[in-house]
Amino acid sequence: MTSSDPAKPRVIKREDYDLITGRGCFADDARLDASLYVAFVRAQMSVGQITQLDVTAAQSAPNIYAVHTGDDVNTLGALSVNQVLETCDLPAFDVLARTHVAAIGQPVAAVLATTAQSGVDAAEMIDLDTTDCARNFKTVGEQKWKTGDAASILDTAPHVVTCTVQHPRLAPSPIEPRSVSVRYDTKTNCVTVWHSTQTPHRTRSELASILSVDIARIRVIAQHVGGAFGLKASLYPEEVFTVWAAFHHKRDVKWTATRSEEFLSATHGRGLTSKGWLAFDAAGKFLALRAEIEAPIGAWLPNSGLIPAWNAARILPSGYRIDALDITTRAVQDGRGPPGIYRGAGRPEANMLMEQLIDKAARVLGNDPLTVRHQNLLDSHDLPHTTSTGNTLDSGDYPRALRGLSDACGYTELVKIRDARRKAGELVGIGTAFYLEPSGNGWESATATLTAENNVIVASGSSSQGHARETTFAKIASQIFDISTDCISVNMGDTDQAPTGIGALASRSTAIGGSAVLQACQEVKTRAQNDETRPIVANVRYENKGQAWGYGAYLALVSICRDTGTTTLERAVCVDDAGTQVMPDFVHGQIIGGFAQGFGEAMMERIVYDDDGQLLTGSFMDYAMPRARDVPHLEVHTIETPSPMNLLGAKGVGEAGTIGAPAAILNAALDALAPLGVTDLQMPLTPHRIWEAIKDSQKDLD
Ligand code: SMO
Repeated sequence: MTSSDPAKPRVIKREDYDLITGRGCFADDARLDASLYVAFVRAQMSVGQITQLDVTAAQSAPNIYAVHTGDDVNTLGALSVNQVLETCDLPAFDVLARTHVAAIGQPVAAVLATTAQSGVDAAEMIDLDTTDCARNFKTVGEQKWKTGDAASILDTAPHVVTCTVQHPRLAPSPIEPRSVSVRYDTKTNCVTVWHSTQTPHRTRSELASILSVDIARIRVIAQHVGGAFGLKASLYPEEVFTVWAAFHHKRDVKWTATRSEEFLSATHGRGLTSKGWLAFDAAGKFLALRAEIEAPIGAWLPNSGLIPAWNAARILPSGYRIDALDITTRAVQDGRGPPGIYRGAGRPEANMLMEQLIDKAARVLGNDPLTVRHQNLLDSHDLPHTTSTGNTLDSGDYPRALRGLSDACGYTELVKIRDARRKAGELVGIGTAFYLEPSGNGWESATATLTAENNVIVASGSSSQGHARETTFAKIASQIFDISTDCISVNMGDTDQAPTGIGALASRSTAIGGSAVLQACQEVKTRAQNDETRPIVANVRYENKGQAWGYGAYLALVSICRDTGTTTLERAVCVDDAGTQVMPDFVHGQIIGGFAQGFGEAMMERIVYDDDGQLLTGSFMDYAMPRARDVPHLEVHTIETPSPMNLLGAKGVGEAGTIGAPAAILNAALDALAPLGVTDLQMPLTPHRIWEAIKDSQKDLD
């Protein structure tokens, strides 16, 4: 096990210089020629029939070039959706709503103005009226897994525990909001689209298909991206409109979302409700698991919109041996902002349900929660193992992660300290969680070139969302050619410069994108050793053998103030197996970043709508985003068992912290309040909620 040393100097990323010195080029920085600016008019209620849409005043306002409504864009195609669920009935993809609005914040009309402010002012002159109409939300997708006779085991088992988790909706909140700048070239009738995206090639192919434009007329550039976290893995109606407007008016056009527009209409994470039932025998062996999951869906579906519903279900029963399963997941519309993938994308939800059930089982058994996990986890010799939900868990040593965690934190001693503090009257708890992090499946492209001057140019179909892929890919190439990374150029994010590929999502960029780079470099090196004339170019489309499953374990130690309900995370420890680590510092950084977002989810973040469907958390004044000083230190330890599923042997790690940390924190809070008889808590663990739980427990005692 490798433990990170916070005092150790960190690797300098090749991206840092430009970013730190203000030379970064984000989508909004693209230089356009007499650009038009887009401002949207949005639905002010969650469901309604449009009864009035008067744009005449806006049309004659100063600096207004055009005003568009749904009828102008009603012949456009639909965004493609990854239909991972067994049955799917997709909602329409309206770029601008036409007869009805189906979610608050949905774009209804768009103003094109010669200055950004005139557009916003004119948009306010548009008279939009909607009347209430029947809520007709549909089930968009569904899937069931049934193996063994879970129902009768749950009826007859010696013990059954149950749990309901209402995951708060979260705002992924990358620093850079959604942004798109379109340059229209009148000579060639082509566009260049600077897009803040994690999937530039997907942007290009989707735009071509939705706008019915030859793909050769669209170039997409994602140079610097200021974070994405899943929110930028797909195209938005606003972005489609902006590119449509550039083609339609033969003008440069741009749109950058305000932070309020991000809260209102960028994709939200989580928001699922999951219920679980775990049956086990008197010895603590798990016998059956039942789960019912419902995932919210908005007025339209982003490409990966069904992924959370799918992952939250199919990743059950995690790394535990349970043959009898009865799992149902549904994706159902609910009239609020559009949910999508957010760092973890269903993995945290599956994990939270499983790990809370296990702590409940441990409490019933009177056993240590780590012991109960040990007893039911698959052993290293059980891997590869195909779960009853159809996943092949590829490699690793799950019990070793628990042992490593226990050693790293001095578990036995920690339990004694907790007990002593508890006896002295403190509310203090320890929570643990095991977790799995499947990384993406499929292919990625790479091109490696050895120039006549013996320099290496690597181009990748993957992309960077601010997570330093250029440095990682340069390191992979430098190891193959045994030359300094200074002699290696890395191109990605520009569809004219990089081979067609997928991008950076689902914890796949190193595992698959890095493996593609490795294979291309190996091929060039082999040909160079045969004295082939330079330049030598290798184009690779690398396909992995299947998902590489990262895993690990978290421990949280919390104390709770009895008077105020304030929860303090006193200690957080993790052990993560991300397989082969190309850049250990970046693995560490990914774990810390995921942990910070997992901490936010567990402790403070929540999007709130009122009963009428109005968004109450439309700014950072209302939405509690953790600040640097809120996030406690995380003790990071890693183990390295290479995955056999890809060339590098890398496993996902980008989402690790969001998956493992919340469950450990929740379990710790429940442990702290267990002496008061509190058995259930929902995230986020705000002081108010905890205080109410304490108060309610005392009421029961009266
Ligand atoms: S939530 Mo990720 O960018 O697949």
